[in-house]
Amino acid sequence: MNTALTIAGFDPCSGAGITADIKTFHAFGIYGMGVITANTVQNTEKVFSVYPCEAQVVLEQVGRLQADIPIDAIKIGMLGTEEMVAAVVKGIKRIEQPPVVLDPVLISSSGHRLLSKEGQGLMISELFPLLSLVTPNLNEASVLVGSAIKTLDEMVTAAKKISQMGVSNVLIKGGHLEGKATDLLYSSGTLTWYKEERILNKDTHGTGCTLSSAIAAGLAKGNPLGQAVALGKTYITRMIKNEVILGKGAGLIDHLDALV
Ligand code: PXL
Repeated sequence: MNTALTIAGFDPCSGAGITADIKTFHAFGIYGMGVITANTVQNTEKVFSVYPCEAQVVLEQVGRLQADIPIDAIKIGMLGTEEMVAAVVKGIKRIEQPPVVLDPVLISSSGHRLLSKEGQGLMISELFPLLSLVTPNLNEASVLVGSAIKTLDEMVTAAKKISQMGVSNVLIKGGHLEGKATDLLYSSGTLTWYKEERILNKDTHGTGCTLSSAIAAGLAKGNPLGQAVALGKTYITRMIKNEVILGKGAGLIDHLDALV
């Protein structure tokens, strides 16, 4: 059986974070494992507070897992602190070359910082070079390149700039632009657009986490990157369409609603 490991924060609603990732791996028929970087207090309305886990525990957990179980792909989500970025870099360097997908979680939709400024610097300098793919949304891509992204052309420029920071494959999620839900993959110099109809509902809590996990699951199965992104995009679109009416805020999606 193929396996995937998520290294991410915990969201008690389980729409985002590590439990969402593991549900997604399961939906793709992948055995999911998890290492928790931070505990959050949140519901579908907002993030109230964040409690970082011990970086040393994360390093030990990754080490003990990789010594025991083959890991076919890694998804990295919320890291929180500079110490956590350093521990994850050290931990994954010990694992023999599985594909690594990073969802660069910087700020929650409700405006809570989920990675410190120092952590962001270390993420770019030390973690980016180890990645197979980074998947910023428009807001995260804007923070990374230092200017607002409002058009498809600006998505192209940003993807190239992020790639120059040391990661060869960049997926910018354009879901917050008007028109079709359009994502851009910039991979080794080639641009590929992924377009899906825009679904007008508010049930998008955790869609970023879920898409990056779905892509990691596709890579764990041996799909080439472009195909793994296409499968992930189809999966997440179906999840948003089949919304779960739970919670008073950005509602949840049912990760196991349509087993892939
Ligand atoms: O969607 C970003 C994200 C990722 N991981 C955790 C989160 C959030 C946003 O709130 O809480 C644990």
